[in-house]
Amino acid sequence: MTAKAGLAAPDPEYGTLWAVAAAFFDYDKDGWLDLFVSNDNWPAFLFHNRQGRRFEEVALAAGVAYTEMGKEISGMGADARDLDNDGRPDVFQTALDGETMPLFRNRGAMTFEDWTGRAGLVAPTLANTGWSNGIVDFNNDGWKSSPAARPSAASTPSATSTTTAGSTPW
Ligand SMILES: [Ca+2]
Ligand SMILES: [Ca+2]
Ligand SMILES: [Ca+2]
Repeated sequence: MTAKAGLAAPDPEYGTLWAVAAAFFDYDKDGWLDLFVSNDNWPAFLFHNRQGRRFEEVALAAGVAYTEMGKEISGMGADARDLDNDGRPDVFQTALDGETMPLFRNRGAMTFEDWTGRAGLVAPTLANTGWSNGIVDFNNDGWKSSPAARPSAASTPSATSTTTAGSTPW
């Protein structure tokens, strides 16, 4: 099934990669689940589901391949859910320290914009390494947060809140 869907062959430009995390979500709301893939030290991939026939890699055109600084990250985790409650699922990735953990806001028309800076996430994520993450509304207030697991066993889990309950979500 993987090969039939067009996901097995090495990328013609990038070759074989170390994909670390993935998240299925319907970013263009066409009823077909698409696939975001976070790669280690390489641009992220976004596979657009072409109505169940095959997947097409569209990360660069969609604006999720690189950070707004034009850098790839060592992607360690990824989740895709609607963080600002506008009805469109967004993407949040974790990365190694020295890199930001990009938050890509889905602005519709099959494109995203990097909201890491506007969400106040540059400083708190630059200094930390995050592995697995998930976007969950822990306290049932209608706003989701994205805690990330940290690699050191001595560390306590970090809770990087990407939403607030105010009138301006980020
Ligand atoms: Ca879709
Ligand atoms: Ca959203
Ligand atoms: Ca909440």
